[in-house]
Parts: sequence; structure tokens; C-alpha cells
Amino acid sequence: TAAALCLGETMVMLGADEGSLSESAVARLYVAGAESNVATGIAHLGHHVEWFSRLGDDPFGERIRSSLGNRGVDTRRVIVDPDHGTGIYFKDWSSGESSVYYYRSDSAAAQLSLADFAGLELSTRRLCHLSGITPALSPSCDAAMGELLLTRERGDTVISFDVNHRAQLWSAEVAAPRMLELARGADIVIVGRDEAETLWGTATAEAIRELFADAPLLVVKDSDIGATSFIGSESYFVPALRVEVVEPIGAGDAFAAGFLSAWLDDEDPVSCLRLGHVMAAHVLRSLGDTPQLPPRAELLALARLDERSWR
Ligand code: KDG
Repeated sequence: TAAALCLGETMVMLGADEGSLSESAVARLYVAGAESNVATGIAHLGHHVEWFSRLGDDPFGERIRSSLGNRGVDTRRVIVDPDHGTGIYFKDWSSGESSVYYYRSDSAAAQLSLADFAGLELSTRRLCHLSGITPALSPSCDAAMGELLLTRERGDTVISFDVNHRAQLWSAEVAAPRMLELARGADIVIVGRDEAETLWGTATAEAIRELFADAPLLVVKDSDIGATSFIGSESYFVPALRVEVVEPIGAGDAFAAGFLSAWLDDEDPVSCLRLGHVMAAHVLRSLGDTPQLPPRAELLALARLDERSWR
């Protein structure tokens, strides 16, 4: 079994090559889902990683499986649901700012429940990666996340949780207390400073640390400024790379992939943040959520460069 397991919904995404969705005659199909985006990044960086979810018994599900498989992600345990379709979303990037339109309610992934996780051999994994999108998908998904994060004994399997607040799926009022509760059950918490402010009114990384005082490892990302990790009483800050942003969606997942991959390699805290930024920079520069990346060795070399040459 793979050392790392990423769990959550993946969809087919449609984006117009040029112009708006209301006018464009041509749209391209992509595969995107926060946790599988992380899985493709971790696989690219050389780790055996599995992605688990439910997919519809349709061409989209097939496409997701083969696309993730081609990128080195193990999808062998994915459940094909005969009664529910694969989720779809559209991304419109014509106005300079991306808008997303979800068609995912009652999707196959929204049917995920705790019983589905029985065969996953969770306790044999080094890392299990979850996100705050899953509890927003359905009551059964929310209950399963609660079981995974809140009823376990902390042990060998490290659970990482990327808050990933999606305002279109649930309101901040509903999400705030649940996200806090779930994230507090994780060993590695990854959160954007801005989303934390939306959810919990915390303005600074230090204020977020106070909310997650017991988290063994907390990472606060502050958009193009940089990211801070908190471990015990120590904190580490690494500035983000300066890049021309083409389209930002997916960059947070790439950051998580770089960070977690370096963590799996037992790298030091600063190296983890650096690889996170290097991975994010590549996604910021392209339209898809998981673009093709330069070879692993090149990414690792970039992460080792002097920070002054990043900016
Ligand atoms: O983080 C990027 C994801 O938001 C995107 O790939 C789609 O999983 C997705 C979602 O739920 O928005």
C-alpha cells in the first residue's frame, strides 16, 4: 500500500480556451479536485501515493482514473458508483478573475461514507491527506470526516488537513465551527491567512496559531507574501516566489504537495516550505489546476536556490 493517501472528490473541469463561457464555442476538459491535485504533485515528486473517492460509471470517471493513473497516482481502490454521476465544474477565467460553477450536488463522491473507508488500511499509511471541501459535500461525507479526524487515536498515521474553504458549498457561518473542530483533529493543518480571516476573524499567522495551539504542525499561507510553519514554540517563514500569475486555482494544492512531499522525505521545516512555494509557482503560471511540471530534479534544485534569486 502507498505511504500516502489523499481522499476527496475529483471532478471533470471545463474551461474555455479563450473568452467567456457564455460565448466561447470551444471548451477544454481538465481533471481537477483538491486532494487529487495534491496526489499528482506528490507522485511527481517521487512518492507512492494513492487517491481514493467515488466516481460515476461514466466517461468522466473513466477519464479521471486514467488521467490520475497516467500521472503516477494509484487509483486501484476507487469505488465506481452505478447510481450517481461524476461531479463536473466549469471555470471561467475570461474576466481576469476566475469564477467557478459547480455541478456536483448528489455526485458519486457526495455519497462517500465511513463504510467506504473500511478497506483503506489507514493505519498502515504514513500520511493521509484530507481537506475541508469534503465535509461540505453531504451529511455522509461530513460524518465520515468527523469519524476520521475526531474519533481516532493519534498514532503512526499522520493526518494532514487543508482547510480549503469553498464559499459556494457552505456559508462561512456554518463552515467556521465545523472546520475548526475538524482541523483541530489533524496533525498537520494547512490554511490560508485570508480564508482563516473569513472563517474565524483571525488577521495574522500568530492569531491563527493561537486557534490551533495544539496542532503539531501548522502552516499558514499568506498568498504572494509567503508561508509560515509553526512547530512547537518555533516558527519558520519563507517568502513566496515572485511569479506572473496566469490563473491561481490549484496553487494551494501544489503548495501542499510540495510541502508534504518534502515532509515525507524528512526534510527540515524551511525546505518543506520552499518546495511548497516552488510547486505553487508552476501552477500560478498556467491555466489548468494540475499542469505538467518540470522534472523532479529541476524542482528540487529550484527549491534549494538562494531566496533572493526567487524574488
Ligand atoms: O484547489 C483547487 C480545487 O478547488 C479545484 O481543483 C476543484 O476540488 C475542487 C473544488 O472543490 O473546488
